[in-house]
Amino acid sequence: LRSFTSQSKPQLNEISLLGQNFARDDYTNITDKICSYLGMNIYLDQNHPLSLVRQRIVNYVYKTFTKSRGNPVFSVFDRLSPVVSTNQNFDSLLIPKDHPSRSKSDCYYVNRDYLLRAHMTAHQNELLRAGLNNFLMIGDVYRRDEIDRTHFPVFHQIDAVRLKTKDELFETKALSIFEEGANEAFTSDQGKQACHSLEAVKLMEYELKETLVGLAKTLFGDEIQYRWVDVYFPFTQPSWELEVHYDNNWMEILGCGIMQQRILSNAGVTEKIGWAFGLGLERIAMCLYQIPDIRLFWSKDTGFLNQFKTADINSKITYIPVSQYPQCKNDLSFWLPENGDFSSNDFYDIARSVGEDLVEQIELVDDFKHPKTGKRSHCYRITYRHMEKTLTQADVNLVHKKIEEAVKNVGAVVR
Ligand code: FA5
Ligand code: MG
Repeated sequence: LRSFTSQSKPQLNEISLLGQNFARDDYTNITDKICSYLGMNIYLDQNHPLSLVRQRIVNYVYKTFTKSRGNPVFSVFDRLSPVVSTNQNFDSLLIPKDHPSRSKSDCYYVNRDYLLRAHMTAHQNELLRAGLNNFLMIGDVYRRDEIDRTHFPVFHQIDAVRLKTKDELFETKALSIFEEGANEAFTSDQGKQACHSLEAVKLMEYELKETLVGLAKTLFGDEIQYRWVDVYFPFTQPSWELEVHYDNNWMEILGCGIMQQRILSNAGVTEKIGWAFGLGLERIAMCLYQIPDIRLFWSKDTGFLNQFKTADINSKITYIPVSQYPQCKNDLSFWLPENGDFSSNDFYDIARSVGEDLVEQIELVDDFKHPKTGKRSHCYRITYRHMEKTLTQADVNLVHKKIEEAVKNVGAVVR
C-alpha cells in the first residue's frame, strides 16, 4: 500500500526526498531545483529575517494565551515534513476533487498521492487526531508560480488552530455551542455553519479577530491601519482575510475563520468549536525590514544576513541594499607581533584603511597558539566587494597584498 520505501537507494523510477524514496508517475512535476530547497529550513536559522518574524509571532501567541502558571497554552510544530499526501493537503480539509488549487499547474506533485505541501493547513488533521487543542504549524510551503520581486515558488507560513469547549467559551451553563439537530454540512443564512449557535460563533470570531489585530499591532505598531475582508475557504466558515495598510497599499497578510465542524468530527473531535488562521512570513518580513526582493531570503550573502544579527528580535531593522556585485573572499594568516599587544581590532583598522571600501567584512576564522613556542597566529577571512563592478581575482590580490604589507609593518609574520 505504501507508495514509498525508506532509506534505500532510489531506483531509476524513484525520487529521494528527505531520506524517503517515492515512485514517479504521470503526476510527477517536482524539479531538482525545487528539491534543493527541501530541508534548508532557513526559517529556523537563528538570525534569518524570516526567523525573527517567526519568533516574534510565536512569542506573541505564547504571551496572549497562558495557563494559570503563565505557561503557554499553544504547542509549536516547526519540523513537520513538507512532503504530504493529497489527503492531508486537500481531502482532510474538504477541498473538492475538482478544486483548481489541486491542479498540476499549481502544485509540485511527487506523484499522484504525494505533493510538497501548498499550505501549512495540510497538518491540521493529524494534529487534531493527536488530541491537540491549541497549536501552531510552521514551515516551508510550495506553489508553482512565477518568479519575480514578490513571488517565489517556496515561501513560509504559520498556521494556528484553537479549540474551545462550552465551558471555556461561556460563563453561563445556559448557552451551548451547537444548534440541536442541524446538519454539519449546511450553512445558515447568517453566514455561519448551521450546526453552530450564533453566540458561540460570535465569541469565537471576537477572540480570533482580537488576537490577529493584536498580532498586527505587535508587528507593525499600534498605529497600523487594517481592515477585514470576507472570503471563502473550503475549511472555514465564516472566513476572513486581514489586510494592513502599508506603503500606500492594502496588503493581505493572512486568512482565517471558524473551522468547519466536519473537519473536527472527521478527526474524532466532539463538543468543541475551533478557529484557525494561516499567514505568510515573507510579506511581513519584506514590509518590516524593507526587503525589496523575495529572493533575498535565500541569499547566502553575509552582506544580507549580517544585517539581521541582533540580540533583540524586536529591534527595528531597516535593510540597506548591498551591492549587486559578487563577493570575493581571501584568507590571511600571520604570526602575531611578539610584543603581545596586538588585537583583532587592530587588524580590522589596518584592513579598513588599506583596503578602503572594498572590504565588506572580516571574520577571525582561526586563533592558534603554538604548544611549544607559545607564539600565536590568527587567520582572518576577508570579504571583498566593489559597489560598482565585479572584482577580478587580480584586483583583490592587489589589495590583499597591501594589507599583508601593512601587517608586516606592525611586526606580524605572514604565514
Ligand atoms: C491559505 O494558504 C490558507 N491555508 C490560510 C488559512 C489557514 C485560512 C487556516 C483559514 C484557516 P492563502 O493561499 O491565502 O491561504 O495564503 C495565506 C497567506 O500566505 C496569505 O495571506 C499570504 O500572507 C501568504 N501567501 C500566499 N501566497 C503567497 C505568495 N505567493 N507569496 C507570499 N506569500 C503568500
Ligand atoms: Mg489569500
